[in-house]
Amino acid sequence: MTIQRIKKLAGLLPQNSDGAIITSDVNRRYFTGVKSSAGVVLCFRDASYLIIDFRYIEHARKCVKSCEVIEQKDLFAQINELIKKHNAKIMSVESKSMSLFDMNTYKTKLNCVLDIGNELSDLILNMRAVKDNTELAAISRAQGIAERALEDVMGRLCAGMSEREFAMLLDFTMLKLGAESISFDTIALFGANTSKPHGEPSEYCLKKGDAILVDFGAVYDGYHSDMTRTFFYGAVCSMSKEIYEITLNAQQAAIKAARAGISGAELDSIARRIIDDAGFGDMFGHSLGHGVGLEIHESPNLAPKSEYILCENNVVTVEPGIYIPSKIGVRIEDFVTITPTGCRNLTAFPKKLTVI
Ligand SMILES: [Mn+2]
Repeated sequence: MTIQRIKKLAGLLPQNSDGAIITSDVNRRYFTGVKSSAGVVLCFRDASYLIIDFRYIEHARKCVKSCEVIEQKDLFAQINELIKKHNAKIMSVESKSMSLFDMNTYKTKLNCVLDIGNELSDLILNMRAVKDNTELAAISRAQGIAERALEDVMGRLCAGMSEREFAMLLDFTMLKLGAESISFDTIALFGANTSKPHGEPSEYCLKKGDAILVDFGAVYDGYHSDMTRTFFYGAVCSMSKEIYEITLNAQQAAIKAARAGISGAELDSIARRIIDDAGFGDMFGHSLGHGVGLEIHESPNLAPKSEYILCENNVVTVEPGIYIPSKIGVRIEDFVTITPTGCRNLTAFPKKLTVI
């Protein structure tokens, strides 16, 4: 798959550019399959190279199929040699991830003009927004691990357990079940803490009547999963019940409407209208969802201003929420693969209102 990806990139390079210099960890992994903290991919129209240091060379030589692998000795001299070989005058760099420090260094050391526009980064983001079968399989696998872990940890939940303990157990269980890492710092909140959409787990301990909000994911083979569930412990009040049902309705309506051809803004508005009409519009202060893949947040966005037109094999979260300060927050998040006529839900974990 990495061969097709790099060929596609070579064919789509910005018109005025003779090649791409890829320096971000995530895109290096996307185009070579190698996870590393350093290295440079050079993609010309007719050839591609991975320059990578001693720490990764054995693995790279064995695994990389998309590029010629070169051991790094004197990076800039090696890049200059290849630039000369391919007669490149202008090379594009990743504006999204390259620091100004690195840009200045590359500018000084390389014998070519740097194209620092957004075109290359946009191009790669758009490529990554549409998943191939290998990627979809890894994402499903990550989600499977996350769901089994949540089921396991919910079974061990009890009064007196702290938010931090719950988060730690969930992280540990995902890793034990085969996750490469966790998708992001697990959000596990109880009671009134649930009103902070991205609150941090504290020493607060679970008690009867608390809501439980958990937003988490596993990483498998570089690919992330993302899911949020809200439960109730021992009892649920009528207001919590009401906002749970509104959130669930909004989420289900958006999932039902998700298909190739709809824009990110349209999909966002379908969920937002339901929450607005119920009188909680001001309490849904974030966007409906985001793309998920090698990064937990990537293109496309499902937000009021998103002009992105969804297409087959986009993977996006659908996660409306209602948050009443100091009282309660409810968020329900699944993630789905877009198909020509609808979507396939990657999340199987039940979302009917549950009192544990
Ligand atoms: Mn999310």
